[in-house]
Amino acid sequence: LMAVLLLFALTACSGNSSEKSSKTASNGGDKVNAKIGVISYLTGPGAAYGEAITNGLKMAQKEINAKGDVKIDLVIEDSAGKQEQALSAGQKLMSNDDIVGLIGPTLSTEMNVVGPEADMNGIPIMGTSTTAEGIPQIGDYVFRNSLPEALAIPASIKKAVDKYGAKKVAILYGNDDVFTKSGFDTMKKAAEDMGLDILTIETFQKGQSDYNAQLTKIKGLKPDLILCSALYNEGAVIMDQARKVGIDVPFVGGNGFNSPQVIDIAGKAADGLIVATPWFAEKQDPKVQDFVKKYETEYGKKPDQFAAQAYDALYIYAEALKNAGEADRDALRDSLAKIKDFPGILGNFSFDKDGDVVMEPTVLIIKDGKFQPFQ
Ligand code: 1QQ
Repeated sequence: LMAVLLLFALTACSGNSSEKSSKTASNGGDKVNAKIGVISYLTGPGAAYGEAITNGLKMAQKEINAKGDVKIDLVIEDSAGKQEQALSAGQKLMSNDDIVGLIGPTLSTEMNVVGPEADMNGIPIMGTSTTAEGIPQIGDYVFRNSLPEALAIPASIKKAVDKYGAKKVAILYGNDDVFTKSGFDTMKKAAEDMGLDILTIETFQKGQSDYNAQLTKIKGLKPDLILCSALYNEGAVIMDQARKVGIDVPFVGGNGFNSPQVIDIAGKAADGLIVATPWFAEKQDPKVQDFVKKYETEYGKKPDQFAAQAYDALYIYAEALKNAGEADRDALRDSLAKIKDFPGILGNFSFDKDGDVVMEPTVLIIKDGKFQPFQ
């Protein structure tokens, strides 16, 4: 029997390998074989985002392939966090007819250029970490499963305001990145909606190393809270320098701060950072604990939000491919749009009519060098 099975498996495999996964059913029975292109921020100052994302994808891939309804191959390209590199990586993947769908890129800044290209080419693309306003609205082929800033930021500001009775805030944001700018817009609007007094709005640029001018000004104005829209690299340095100039008030950050890198870089200075996230590794849910344990065994550290979102994203693709019954770009798009209440480690997942996320965030605070529930 084993020999017959082996022979069958070999025949099925060799039959499929010469076919284009994107345009043919490529079925060996019920099985859908699919190649998925990944555009990820794997080198440069924000590479920990892309590392977590690709780790999460590879873990999901292994499990999905072991189950056997769908077989997924990943073709991974580095975007280095740059628009041009993300676009050329995207174009390379899109021009490969074998590739049925894309995951990534990591940053909203990158998705803003890759998304329209994917939509034009009729290939589904899903961001697992792109949280700026307007991403899924780029087009019918553009999706995301990451918690948008528009949901995360008002939740964390509200909790911080309630807890500390805050009335006066200072805002600091990166003005050369789609995500940090969008996060700022959301922060400003949330602060206005809550009737907070915005004392000052300060800006910085990617890769900046000295924030003393902005921080000294902010310190003099004595805010109750600092709202900061930054990626982890700049964000962690800002917190470190803020504590050094004697600013001890809490910070409220967006999705960019949801990385353990903030604690690695800023150390004790990261204490008092408040964020909202769909992911909490301590959650008492067997699915979550199983994922955390396996991830720790495989990669020697706890998974962060970015690993968790990517892990769920590949499962969502696998479910959509299984429902589509074939590895075809249009069929996959339509099937993705229909995903409803898919049970992931971030909860039951559905897209809204735009391909955006419906999700409840949890608010966390860094205390004693650890993300903890903020009560
Ligand atoms: C975006 C983000 C970043 C924090 C991704 C790593 O949310 O660019 O939209």
